[in-house]
Amino acid sequence: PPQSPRSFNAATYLVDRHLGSGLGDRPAVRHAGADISYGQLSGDVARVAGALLRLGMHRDERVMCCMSDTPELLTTVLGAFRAGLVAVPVSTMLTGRELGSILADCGARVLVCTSEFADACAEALSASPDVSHLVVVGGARPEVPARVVRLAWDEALDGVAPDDGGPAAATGEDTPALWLYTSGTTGMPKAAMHRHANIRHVCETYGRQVLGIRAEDRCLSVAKLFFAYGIGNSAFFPLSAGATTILEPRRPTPDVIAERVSADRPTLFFGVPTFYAGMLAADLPEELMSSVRLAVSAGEALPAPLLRRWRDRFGVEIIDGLGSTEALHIFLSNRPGDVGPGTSGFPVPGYELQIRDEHGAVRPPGEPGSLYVKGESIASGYWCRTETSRHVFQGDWLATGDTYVQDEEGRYTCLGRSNDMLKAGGIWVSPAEVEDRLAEHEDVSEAAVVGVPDGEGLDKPVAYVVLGKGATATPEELIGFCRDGLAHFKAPRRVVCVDALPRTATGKLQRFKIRRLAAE
Ligand code: 3SK
Repeated sequence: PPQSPRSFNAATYLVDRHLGSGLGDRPAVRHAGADISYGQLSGDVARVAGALLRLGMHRDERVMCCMSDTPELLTTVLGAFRAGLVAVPVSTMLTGRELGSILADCGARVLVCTSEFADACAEALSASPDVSHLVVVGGARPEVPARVVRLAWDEALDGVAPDDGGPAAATGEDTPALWLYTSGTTGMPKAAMHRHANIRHVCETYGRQVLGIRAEDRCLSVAKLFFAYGIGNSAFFPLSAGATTILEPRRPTPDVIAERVSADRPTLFFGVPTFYAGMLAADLPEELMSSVRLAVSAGEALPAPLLRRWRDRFGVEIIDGLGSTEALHIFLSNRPGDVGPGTSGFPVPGYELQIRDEHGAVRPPGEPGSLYVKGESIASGYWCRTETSRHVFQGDWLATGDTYVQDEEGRYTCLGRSNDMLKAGGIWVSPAEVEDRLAEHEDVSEAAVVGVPDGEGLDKPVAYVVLGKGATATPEELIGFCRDGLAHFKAPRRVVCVDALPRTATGKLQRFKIRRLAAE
């Protein structure tokens, strides 16, 4: 018979556990040229937990964070876990309007931001009546609605001692811990809800058994903490092993990352294909990555030529893997010393995979189909999206929305998406959302957005647009219009004006024809 969930708290597992095993003085976080030890981190997390409870938060309430990768973001997330609250780190690339719809959707009581995002967060506040406090890290003091109390980070923590919040909340394995917003599988952003136990599962599977992470490791991730990929790389894996996370708050350009690598000498490096291509294009010294024992790629499939060129230039192996926000991290991966260029490798221990046909029958090796995954870190569902949840979370199985094929050796290779969603730089882009924005332009009569491979074989959004009669808008103007109204990464890289879009007799858009057109 099913057992009742055992008690478990992810903050205790990630931080406090190490104090009892003699790692209290070891560096947990490297930031701005200084180390934060596990002992200090434990105290900081306890203080943030106490501060959130002092603001009047109750069990299972959400604290949304729109923050750069800083110790404050880490302690807010871990403090929420410790206090039995739900952490909702969100993308710092979104506009105030986009943040507002997420804020209203998750019903957060407290919003924490770093100063760069204070204005966007203040704008977002008008969309949600549930927020009681905005806490700002840094000097920004944005105008907020009268019903919201604005506090500086130091004010929120003022006078809170590590013991003030009491011991870690008596959470269980099934207690909600982390909501991560994703536009994957279907277009609208929705929160994949993760339990405390999911965090332990990804650490014990991919972290321990694929990365082989140990206390001496130092992790540097190009993907930020608000991504599922980033929070695993920069928080869960290093902290679960008593290792060190290197935090870089700035936008990750090749130069910024090169500076971080040179100064802080990571042993594990986590990137995405677009970034690896960017490093190859930049003028970086060959010996830059000499401290790195293993590099990881995810977000989108890593083309074999890119993998080879990067390995030849920097002398470090990249293991490519497939994960999803719904699965919390990587469940299919190449292995150190056993890389199949252009493939996603083998299932990660702790996960079961199936490739199914359109009727749900499992397909044998050699026959492509839809990829399904089962494992203990799969989200419990999407918050307030019953229909989509039923479609995506099918019993124990998660429908990934990817089309895959397995070879006779058991290796999996990605053949593309089963739906129209596309990824740009490893981040989901909903064609419908970009098309809706283009349709708001007075000169646009119809628009279709598809992913088109660039010179490196990596998909980028390209818009095919039919202009209205006598309209004069230029492609540059339409790209600018999208950048004004949407997060920049969603804007098409190219706009092609055409006389008509290909449609079926019943008017359905034929995206495959547009993709074919784009490839010519
Ligand atoms: O996109 C991926 O491959 C991925 C990997 C790890 C965690 C989350 C995601 C979306």
